[in-house]
Amino acid sequence: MPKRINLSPALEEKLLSAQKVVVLSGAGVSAESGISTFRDKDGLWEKFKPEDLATPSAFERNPQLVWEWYAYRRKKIQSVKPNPAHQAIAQMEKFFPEFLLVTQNIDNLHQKAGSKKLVELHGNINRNKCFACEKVISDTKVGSRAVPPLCSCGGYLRPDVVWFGELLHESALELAQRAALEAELFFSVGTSAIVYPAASLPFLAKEAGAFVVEINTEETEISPAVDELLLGKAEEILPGLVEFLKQNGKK
Ligand code: BJW
Ligand code: ZN
Repeated sequence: MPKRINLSPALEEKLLSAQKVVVLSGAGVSAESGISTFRDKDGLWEKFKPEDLATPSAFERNPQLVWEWYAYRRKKIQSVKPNPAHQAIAQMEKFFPEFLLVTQNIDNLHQKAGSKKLVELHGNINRNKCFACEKVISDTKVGSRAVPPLCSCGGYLRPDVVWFGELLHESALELAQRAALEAELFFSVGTSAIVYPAASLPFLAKEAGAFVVEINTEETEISPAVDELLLGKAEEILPGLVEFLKQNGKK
């Protein structure tokens, strides 16, 4: 049975009346599944510097190191399962006529949990892309033994994720921004909200009139600006929200 959570009357009213809902998710949503976050104690950036691994210049400097770091993370990601936070978000899309999950996560766990209405802002680790010709390969099979493996054009393959200093896919960002501008209810879940442009979405939603809710185990950059801060674990709070929707007659 999901844990009962204390919601403000304002949030309860929004949950029952909202037609347009957006969820922005970050690494904290996958923490319970065993995937390290980036900036927490024990997060990935504690052990590795982003500028050594998650930038195009890092890949140019040492493509083997970057490829192997992602190969290690890919293996871990492929071995884990979605948790109750992913499952609750997948259920949420059924309660609202217009719903969009905007994820910064590259781990595919939202899709595994059944989310359909989603946009990936930072790509997906289960795809590769050529560093030279930018051809996308929709799985992780590689026909080359080289490390990194080679594209048919001779360029190096890399994971199809967005590194620091790279532009997000224009269509993905536009979809997310439009949904944030139109949202009546916006959730920011398990993200430190410091990486832009994703971190601008809660502000965009707020300025356009949405009721903004943050779910996080600690306060973040956006906490002072949100309408409601639910401090705690996403995997406990989100199933509680879904339970509230069910109990109150939302389908
Ligand atoms: C829980 C929990 C539980 C834990 N329940 N909660 C100066 C120089 C160069 C660039 C910039 C610059 N200043 C700004 C920029 C732009 C830059 C940026 O924002 N940098 C900031 C760090 C300042 N952004 C970019 O470069 C982006 N591109 C861009 O802007 O293009 C235009 C441009 C180009 C050039 C120059 C300037 C502009 C691209 C950003 C790409 C981000 N990529 C990564 C790596 C993806 C691949 C990979 O995985 O390796 O995306 S970085 C990493 O951070 C990853 C994440 O998606 C992203 C966000 O992290 P997230 O999800 O918030 O995780 P954490 O760990 O930070 O937070 C977890 C949270 O969960 C915590 O708050 C916990 O408390 C919480 N939590 N357990 C609930 N159970
Ligand atoms: Zn190529």
